[in-house]
Amino acid sequence: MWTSSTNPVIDKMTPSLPARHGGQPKRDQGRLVIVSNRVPDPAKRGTQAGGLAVAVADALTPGSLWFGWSGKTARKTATHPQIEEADGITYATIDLGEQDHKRFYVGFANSTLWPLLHFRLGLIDFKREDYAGYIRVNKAYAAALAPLLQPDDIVWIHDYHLIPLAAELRALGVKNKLGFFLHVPFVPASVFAVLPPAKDLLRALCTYDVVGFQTDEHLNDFRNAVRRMLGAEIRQDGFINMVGVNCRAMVVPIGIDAQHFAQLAERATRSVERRRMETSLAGRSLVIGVDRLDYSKGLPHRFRGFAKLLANEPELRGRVHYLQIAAISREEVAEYQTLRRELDHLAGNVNGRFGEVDWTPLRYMTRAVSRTALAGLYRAARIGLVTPLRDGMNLVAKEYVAAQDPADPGVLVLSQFAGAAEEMGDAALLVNPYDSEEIAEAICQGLAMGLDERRQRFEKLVASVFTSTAENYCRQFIAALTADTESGKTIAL
Ligand code: ADQ
Repeated sequence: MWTSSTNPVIDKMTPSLPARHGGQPKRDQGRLVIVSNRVPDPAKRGTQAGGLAVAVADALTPGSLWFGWSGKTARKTATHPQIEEADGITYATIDLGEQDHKRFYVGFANSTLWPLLHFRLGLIDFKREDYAGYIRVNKAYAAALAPLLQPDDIVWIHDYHLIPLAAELRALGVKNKLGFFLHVPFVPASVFAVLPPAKDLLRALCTYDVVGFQTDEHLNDFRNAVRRMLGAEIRQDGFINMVGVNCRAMVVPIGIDAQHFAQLAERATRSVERRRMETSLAGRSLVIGVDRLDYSKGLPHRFRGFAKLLANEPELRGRVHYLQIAAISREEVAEYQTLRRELDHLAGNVNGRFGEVDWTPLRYMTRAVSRTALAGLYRAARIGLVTPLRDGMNLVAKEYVAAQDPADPGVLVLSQFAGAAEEMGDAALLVNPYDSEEIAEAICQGLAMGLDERRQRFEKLVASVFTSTAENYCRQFIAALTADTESGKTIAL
């Protein structure tokens, strides 16, 4: 039986969290260099919404280097990084030129690759000049990073913004081990082929020594794409059999520091926010959703699902609150502005239609909230509503489970299209997030579920969340990257 004091939890956002010691390379393996598009401001770690920063924080130890974009724009992209140190970790960041930011970040990364990798072909806005900007920025990152590298460093590159970075580093003569992890889904070959430079990006992925995916489904889709589009074979040991390539593709599911998060949730029961929430709930049940405000998260479908619940089950009116926390994200991209307007409208409709003088059914906030407050709110919620239309993993599902009171746990309603469904699908209430009726039925089932069934489901869920942790994620990836294989090969792009 799991107790909350043995639960692990993630805190991607707690700045004072001591570095944990499980994921980092051994002393004789050289420095760990993390590269991600966005490097968290060391002073603000603990306040930003987003999945990557917390998980890799686990692997960073004194001596590590974290390289990437500062989050600031300037007239031109910087050629030399700004160096800052905090807790023995070196942060090397470059500012992006305004044009590069527009082409690379807003354009190719977030208006082409993001919708493509979330199966939203209708939202793709491909422009050759955006792709040229994407390559240009990857070259600039390589040029700024290469002089910082020491011969034994192992370099772990993150996410879809930086697919060509290994090829650019190799072109500069870098021989270090280079690994890549894709946080978002990989799509079937027939979908990936929609992208005009699809083959170039597939070859660029094969330049890495290790390419990691969240789930078996993403890995299989990648392997099929490599077979069909590049004509390569996949060996039994996971390596891609292609001339000049020494790439191992594998599944490394990301997780959270569940122990820490559970402790946070337990402490949060005494917090001011938790007391305010309990007073305002006045004995009603809480349904919670926590997401970046992103069209991949299925928020309009979820709002409609809640409206269907209230329409179909009149006896629940006045007895349940739905709190949606949706931190604003990527405001520069037009689709995100449209989504925000749609959600404002839908929330207004639900509350206008069903609200009472003393009951607001849907509470909707677009701010980021602190990790402690979040943990306490998860624990107070009878239902965790996690219904993305597509998601690489979805850490909110894991955080919700880790935060529960083992004696009286809530119920996870989970999209079958979240990567997390591969590990948690047998104990969560799985839904098709496109079907608002199904969402309504699952909430209803969860609210009515007895303690025994909630406990049985929780025990399975919490076991998976405590097994597939951030520490194991880092350890597994770094072990694969430091395995004794030849490195530094180049392939013709
Ligand atoms: P994201 O799309 O950002 O991550 P997710 O995995 O859910 O999605 O991580 C979001 C993180 O931000 C969670 O830790 C959550 O608690 C936090 N967060 C979200 N909204 C917040 C708010 N309003 N206030 C405070 N914190 C908030 C990408 C991929 C995912 C993948 C992760 C990690 O899209 O599929 O799981 O990377 O690999």
